[in-house]
Amino acid sequence: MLKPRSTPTRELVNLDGLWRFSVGGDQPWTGPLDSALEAAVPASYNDLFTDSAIRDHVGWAWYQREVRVPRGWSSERVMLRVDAATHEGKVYVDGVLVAEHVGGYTPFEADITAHVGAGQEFRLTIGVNNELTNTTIPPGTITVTQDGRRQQTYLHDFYNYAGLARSVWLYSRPATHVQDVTIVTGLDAGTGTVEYSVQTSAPAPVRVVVLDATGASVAAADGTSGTLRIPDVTPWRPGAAYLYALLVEVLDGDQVVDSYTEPFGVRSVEVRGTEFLINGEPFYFTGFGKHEDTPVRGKGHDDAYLVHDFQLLDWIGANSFRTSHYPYAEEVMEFADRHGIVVIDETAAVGLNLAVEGGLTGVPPRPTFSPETFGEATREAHADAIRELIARDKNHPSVVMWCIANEPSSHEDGAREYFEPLVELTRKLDPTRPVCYATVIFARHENDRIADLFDVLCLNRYYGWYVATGDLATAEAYLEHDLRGWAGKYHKPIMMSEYGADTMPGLHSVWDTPWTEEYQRAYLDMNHRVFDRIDAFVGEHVWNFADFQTSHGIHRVDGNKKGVFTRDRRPKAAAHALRARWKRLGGRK
Ligand code: GCB
Repeated sequence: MLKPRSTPTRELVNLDGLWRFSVGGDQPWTGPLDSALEAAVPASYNDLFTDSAIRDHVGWAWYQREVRVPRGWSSERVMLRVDAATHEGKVYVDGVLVAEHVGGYTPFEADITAHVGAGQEFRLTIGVNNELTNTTIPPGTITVTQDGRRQQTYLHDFYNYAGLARSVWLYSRPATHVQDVTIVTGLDAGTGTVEYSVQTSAPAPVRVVVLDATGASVAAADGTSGTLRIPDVTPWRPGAAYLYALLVEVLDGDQVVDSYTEPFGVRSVEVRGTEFLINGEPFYFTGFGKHEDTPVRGKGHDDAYLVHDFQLLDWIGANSFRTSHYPYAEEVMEFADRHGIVVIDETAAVGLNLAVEGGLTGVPPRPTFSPETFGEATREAHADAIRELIARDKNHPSVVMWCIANEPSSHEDGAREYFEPLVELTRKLDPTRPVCYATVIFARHENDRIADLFDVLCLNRYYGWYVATGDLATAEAYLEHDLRGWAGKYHKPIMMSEYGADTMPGLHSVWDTPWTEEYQRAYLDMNHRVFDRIDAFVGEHVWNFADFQTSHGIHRVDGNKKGVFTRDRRPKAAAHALRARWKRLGGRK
C-alpha cells in the first residue's frame, strides 16, 4: 500500500490534533459523540486520562471530528487513510461505514468520494477496538471478573496500548492512478540495477524516471515493468544512506494524469553460509530490540522521540534495530532509510506460546497449536499480518530481513505445520530478503522444529537473568553450550535478538547484584565474551533500547526495566560500555 504523498497530482491533508472521544456508547457514529472528552491523535488513549475505567477499557472506543474536503477536489477521488487503528478499526463518514480493518499496526484506507462533496464538511467517526483473542495477531484472552468487568490478558509483556497511535489523512487521488510500485535493486560491479513494477487502477501508459539525490534524472523507461540501470551508482550502505527516487507517471496522451514518487536505495542483501552480507560485505548487527513507547503518548508516534532515539542509536554505535514486536510507524522506516540504520522488520505475531504459562519449565499446560488454541484462523490472521507488512515495507532499503514471529512455541507439536506455509508465503511475497523468527529459550537446538525453514537463527536468551539469576559464571557456561549447539547443528548465521537484565537506574553494588547498574553491565560483558567466541555470530540486539510500559506483574516495577536508556531516554551505566564496544566493532566482527 502506497504511503500518501503530496505530488503534482495529489494533495494531502493531515487530520491529526484533538478529536472528541468516548468509550462505549450506542451507535456513536450516528451523531455527535456524547462526551466532554477530547483525545490527541496520534496517541494511545490509555494514559491520557486519569480515569482507570478508560485505561482498562476492553472493547470499542470512539474518536470523532469534523473534516472539510478542500474545495478544489471536485474532480478528484477523495481518500481517507488511517495509518493505524489498534487493533481493529471502523470508519464512518457521517452515518455510513466506509472501512473496516483488523490488525493494529498496519494502515488501511477508503475511497469516500461518493459520501462527501468538495468544499463540504462531514463528520468523521473512527471506532477502535483493543480486544485480543485466539484469532488476532497478537493473540490474547478476555475474561470476566467476579464483579462483571471484562479483562484483557495476553502472552506478551508490553502494555496493550490502543487507539489512533498514528496519523490520519485525507488525500486526493486522480481517477486513473498509480496503485502500487515495487522496486527491487541489485549491484552489478559499479552499476545499480532497479527492477520495477507498477500497478495502475486502469490500463494506461506509464513512464518512470530514476532521480538521484540532487533530483537529476539518471535512468528512464516506458512501461509498467522493467529493469533500469544506474551507471556509477551510489549504493545505500549502513551508516551511509543514499536515496534515489522513482518518479512514476501515468499518461493520457501527453498529459500526466497521476504522478507518484517512491524513494529507494540501491543495495543487496544475502545470506551466504554463516555470513549476513549487505552489498556483498559481511555485516555485524549492533543495536536493540525497540518498542514504540513513551510516557503519556503510549504507542503514539512522535517525531521528537523519533529524532532523539536515532540520535541515541548513533551516539551508542548501534547500526540496527528490530521492530519488536509489531510494524512501526512509516515515519520510522523512512527515517531509517534516510539515516542508514538497518532494520529487522517484525510482524505483531508475539505470544503464540502457551508454554510460557508453564513458567520456566517450558511445559505447556495445553498445546499451543490446536484447533481450540492457535489453529487455522490464527494462521490466516498471521498470514494477513505478513501480507500487510510486506505490502507496506517492501521498498525500504533499511529493511534487510523479515521476522515473522517473536518467541513462538517452536518446540511443540504442530509448530512446523503452522509455520511452514507462512515461511513459504513470506518468500513468495518477497524472494529477496532473508526470513527469521526470534526463538524462545525453551526451544533449544535439540527440540526446536522449525529453525531449518529460516535463513538466520535469531535467539532470545536471558542466561544470568531468568536463568542462573545473579550467577554470571554459570550463565556463561549455559549460554556457550546453548549457542555452540545451534552453531554445530545448522550452518547458518546466528544472532542474539534479545539479551538483557532489568536495571533500576541509581541502584549500585560492588557485587553481582541483579537490578543494579553494575549488574546490567557485567551481564552484557559476559554475553559479549561468549558471542566473540562463536564464529557464526552475525549480531547482537540488546533487550531493550529503553524501559517500557507493561501489564501488571510481580516482576515488573512500573514496566520493563531492561532498557539501556530509561523511559525518558537517559543512559544507564551499561550504555557507556556498549558504546565503547560498538564503536570499536563498527559493524564488523
Ligand atoms: C522476551 C520477550 C520480550 C520481553 C522480554 C522480557 O523474551 O521477547 O518481549 O519483554 O522477554 O524482558 O521478559
